[in-house]
Amino acid sequence: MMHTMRWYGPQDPVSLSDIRQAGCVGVVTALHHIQNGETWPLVEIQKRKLDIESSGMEWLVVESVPIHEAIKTQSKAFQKYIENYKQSIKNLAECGINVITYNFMPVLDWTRTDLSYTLEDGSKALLFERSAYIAFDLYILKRDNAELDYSTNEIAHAKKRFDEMNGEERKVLEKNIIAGLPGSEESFTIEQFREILNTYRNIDANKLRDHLIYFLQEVIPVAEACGVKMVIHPDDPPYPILGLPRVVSTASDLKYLFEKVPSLSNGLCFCTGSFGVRSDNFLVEMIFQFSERINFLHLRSTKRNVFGDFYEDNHLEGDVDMYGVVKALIEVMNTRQINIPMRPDHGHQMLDDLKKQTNPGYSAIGRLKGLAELRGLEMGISRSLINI
Ligand code: DNO
Repeated sequence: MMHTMRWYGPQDPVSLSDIRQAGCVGVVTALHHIQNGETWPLVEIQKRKLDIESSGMEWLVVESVPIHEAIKTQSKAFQKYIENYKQSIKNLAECGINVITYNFMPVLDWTRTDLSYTLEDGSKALLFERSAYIAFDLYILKRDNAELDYSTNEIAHAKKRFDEMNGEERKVLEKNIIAGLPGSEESFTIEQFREILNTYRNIDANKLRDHLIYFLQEVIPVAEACGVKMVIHPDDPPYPILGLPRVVSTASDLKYLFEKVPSLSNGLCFCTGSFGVRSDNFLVEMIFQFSERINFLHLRSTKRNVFGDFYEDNHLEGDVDMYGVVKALIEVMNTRQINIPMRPDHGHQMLDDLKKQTNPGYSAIGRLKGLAELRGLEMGISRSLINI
């Protein structure tokens, strides 16, 4: 695999030099300062690329060129945003950057309820706690008919959870869910959030899926013509939330997308942490099923419980069989004769980073630990396969 880390650009407290010292050959980044929907200008791409190259690494993957909400809802000037997107693909290709990540989650990108959940060893992890999430939906957002989405038991737990929170805790929960986690290109106040939820009143999963297919039918021929792989990131968590549909959560969702738009430029960012939250996603099988489509990897593991909560575990622990996953990926890379870029996705806030201001999930030391473990696992498996 090609080892990389995500870098949020010059503002990132983790520097290019830190990333290089962690053992990376490249970074994954985006022009976060360009407004969502605008075309990425050639000069800006070139400038960022030079910054990265001057640190001795390469810009291997774009994460992400975000999809404007108008494209997801097919409203207002959506066709113009699609044209802008095509131009961004062409501009990136012209600079030699040919893997582009995106997601098609309505309104929100990834979602957690707690960004500093303390683990037994004192490090901090990201957590999605179902009761807290339901408490937000019912008692903070007060979404119409939200109670229809939950069982009586779940509502009782959420009510208890909410009653036990103080004002500050309620504010933090609200912020965690709607103010935008690192990499989400959108941020909302509760009033804006209520308004934007309304734009999905008439959009169910089928409609959203149609809009995604339409988008792909438009942009994939452009990507293919300029040698770019578009890689879709799965929904995180991989199911509908807050009444919003989600259509990239399971193997059958993926199968549909690839059948409808068969070009190999229609690819996948295989995120073990997102898919792994569902016990009915069998990751190793999915790797073989979509082996030709996987052009970028997010490797991390989550640990779920029976209540629907999950937290981000150590990279080699939790519910993801990381040994099986890496072994399958090595076989796929050998068959395809390629080296796929990977990044250790997220990491615990630990050691010295506990005293620092960090981007949740993206502190240096936790990711360094994850990367080191994954590199060791990869080398062990590769060497043992060669020796057979
Ligand atoms: C979270 C990330 C996501 C991802 C986007 C891809 O840490 O995995 O924000 O970058 O969903 O578009």
